Amino acid sequence: MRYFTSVKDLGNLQGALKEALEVKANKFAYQHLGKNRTLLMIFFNSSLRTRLSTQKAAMNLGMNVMVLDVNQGAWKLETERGVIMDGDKPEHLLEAIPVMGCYCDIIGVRAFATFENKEDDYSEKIINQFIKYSGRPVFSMEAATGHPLQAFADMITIEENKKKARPKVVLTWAPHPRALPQAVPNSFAQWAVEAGYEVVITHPKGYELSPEFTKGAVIEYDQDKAFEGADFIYAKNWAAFEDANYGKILSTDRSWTVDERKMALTDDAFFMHCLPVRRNMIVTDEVIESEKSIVIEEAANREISAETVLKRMLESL
Ligand code: AN0
Ligand code: CP
Repeated sequence: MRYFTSVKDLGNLQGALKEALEVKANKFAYQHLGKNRTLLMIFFNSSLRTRLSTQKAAMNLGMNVMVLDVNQGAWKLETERGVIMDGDKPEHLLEAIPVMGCYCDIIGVRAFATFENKEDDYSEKIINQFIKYSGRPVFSMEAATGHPLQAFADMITIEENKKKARPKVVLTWAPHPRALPQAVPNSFAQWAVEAGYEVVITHPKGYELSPEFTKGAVIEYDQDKAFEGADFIYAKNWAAFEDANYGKILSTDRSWTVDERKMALTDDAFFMHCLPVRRNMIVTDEVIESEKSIVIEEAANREISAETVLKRMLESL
């Protein structure tokens, strides 16, 4: 596997989930693959889980790891071609990318949607330039429209906890004070449909996601109705996708916060969130601390999704 930005890059999802469980059972069995290989992780945005779990996964595989925080200590990067660079950005991405490629074997990139231009975000302008100009295999550590390592970990977590062959999985929008990307809900919806689950998405009107990612899921505007009979509740905030309001906050209605009353409508559902999570905005203390909350397990599986992806990339070097 040379690139990993979408569920499609895995080929068969069931096969990849099986492989991930094998990796989990024997995390240090593939150390020979990473010997004398270097991973470079490039962050345009903050991270706790992605940074640590991906580094740990690479170390499990015997790799060396370098981390660059573009906004801390590196030259500020110009990303637009044709700009007269007389401002505050001394370096262009078009030199920086091939230079970074010289020092490593695999590149991971985190570059969130900026919400400045929907077309740039949804054409994945930044990560696609790494794919084009780095000369290296590239994987997403959350790009503008997707967070595939998170969705992969989420599917592993559901497979490990599900009690029915085809669980009802509900993605619910929840309020948040800042505008957040659609990457996590896009990927979660797409991967959950691909995994064959019954997928229901609930959100206030105006928060419709791109049908490119939600195809095969049912949209239910009544959150209580969506929760009925659910086996998994996956909470997440996102900003509006529709053209007129792209990147805007349309609601901070705390009646959408996931609480014990709503969880009682489900079929004893597990609670999931990718983290970081704002308590008592997205979910109450009681729900996230409950026995049905599997958010830590979910975060732990980020090591496994990253290791499975890196293993496949190392195998194809
Ligand atoms: C980011 C987001 O919503 O995409 C990262 C989540 C993994 N969250 C925040 O910026 C708070
Ligand atoms: N879930 C996730 O990607 O977390 P970080 O933003 O901390 O990496």
